[in-house]
Amino acid sequence: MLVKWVGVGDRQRDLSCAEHGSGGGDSTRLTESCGRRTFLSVCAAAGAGLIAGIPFGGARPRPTPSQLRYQRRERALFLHFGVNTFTDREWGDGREDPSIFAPSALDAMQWARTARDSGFKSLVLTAKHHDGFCLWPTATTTHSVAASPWRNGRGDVVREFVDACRSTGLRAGLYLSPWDRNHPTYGDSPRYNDVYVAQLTELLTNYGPVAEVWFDGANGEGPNGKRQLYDWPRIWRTVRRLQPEAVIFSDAGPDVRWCGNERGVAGDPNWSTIDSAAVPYPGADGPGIADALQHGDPAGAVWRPAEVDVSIRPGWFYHPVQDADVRTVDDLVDLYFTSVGRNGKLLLNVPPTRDGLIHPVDAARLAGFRDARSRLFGEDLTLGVRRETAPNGALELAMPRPVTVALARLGEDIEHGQRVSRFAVEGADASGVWRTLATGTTIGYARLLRFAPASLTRLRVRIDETIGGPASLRARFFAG
Ligand code: FUL
Repeated sequence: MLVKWVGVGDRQRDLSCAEHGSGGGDSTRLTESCGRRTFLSVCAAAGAGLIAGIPFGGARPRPTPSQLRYQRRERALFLHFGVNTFTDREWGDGREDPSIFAPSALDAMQWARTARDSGFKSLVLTAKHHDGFCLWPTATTTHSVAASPWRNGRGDVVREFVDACRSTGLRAGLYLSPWDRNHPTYGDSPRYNDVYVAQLTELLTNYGPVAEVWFDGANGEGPNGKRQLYDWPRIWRTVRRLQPEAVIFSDAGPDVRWCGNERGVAGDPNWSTIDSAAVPYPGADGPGIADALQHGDPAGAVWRPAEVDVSIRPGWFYHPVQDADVRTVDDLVDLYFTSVGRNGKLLLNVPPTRDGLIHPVDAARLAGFRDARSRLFGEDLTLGVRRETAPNGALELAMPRPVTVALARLGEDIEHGQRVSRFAVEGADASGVWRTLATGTTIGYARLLRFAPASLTRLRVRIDETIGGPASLRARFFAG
């Protein structure tokens, strides 16, 4: 399968004190014998500046209400569906006969119920993939469902999809591939830009509220292929004008950025802030871009959280031969930790079959994923336990009795920006001996941590380094 970033790794950028020239470090670490009072006074000192907050002047960038809602929804399903489903390909060449599009039992309600019942809050459908075949009856081309035998040429997958989302209380998102291997104007830049904006206008005018618009940066034209200069400012203006509440996803945002790989792994660290010049347009390649997408930038002036798009199968489209290669529940849980658990949003692709249904194996894995999440995160062992908060946002909790803890969910109050760049989670047993359970870099919206189970009476989250002032932290602990 061809992908945008062949060979992009999980390059780790170590946000160490040395790199930023700050004075934090071991000298300020709490020792094993540090008790609650010492904890609070050390943390108070930290808040006053002893542990260096990396000085980026001015207020921290903050999410817009749409970005905040988008991130709080945490999990979305991606539906890759189109002519490739019937040709067994990943990238169609645009010469597919529309008559091959003939799902025998398409049921968008089955997609939506499967998503809702497994705890997903929104869905994104490929209204048009690179092959140019439109899943709605567009006026911009004859290469669409209108020329297919499905529903006697009177069908509209986008309509059935948005209606199903709405009747199940889910948000609908649409993917409209800029790269179009069918449309005759593609490569004649001004003419294709008009076509593309007309397609976008149809989708964003005729189908009610759209929560996310997905712009893919992929282009496989190669050195001798067609050259299309997209009018991104116009495209983004069109979305803003027609759907002001929608978030716009692309490598270059402007609202949500790609995480830089299709393996389901957000960066560590992962900042929701970025330098807006780091990725100039969707599909841009070059030094530093993969790194910027993976990690964001603590000094970045814009808020642009990372979306982690990954497929439940090896391909993005359905291929019968991959029925035995659907990710296991354990794999899905791992993805949850490397996406949502690293301050990202999970966009998990579950491609409908040639029948037009989510395959029973995929549906069963989604249900197993939901059950595993409720098993892991169903009971917060620290619910109702009083939290001592230090001025820099660090927390300490004294449990009424020993509890076995193996999992933590931390989160910053991102409404006010993202600040923590280094932290540790520590616990003390009944004899009062403190030990480190986990350490990490960024927290952001959520940080999920697994560690060896330990029976503990006190728990604390130590903040070793922040950027732009004290953080506001939430922490929950689970048996795992
Ligand atoms: C890539 C595309 O080329 C794949 O086919 C898929 O749509 C994926 C989500 O993005 O860039």
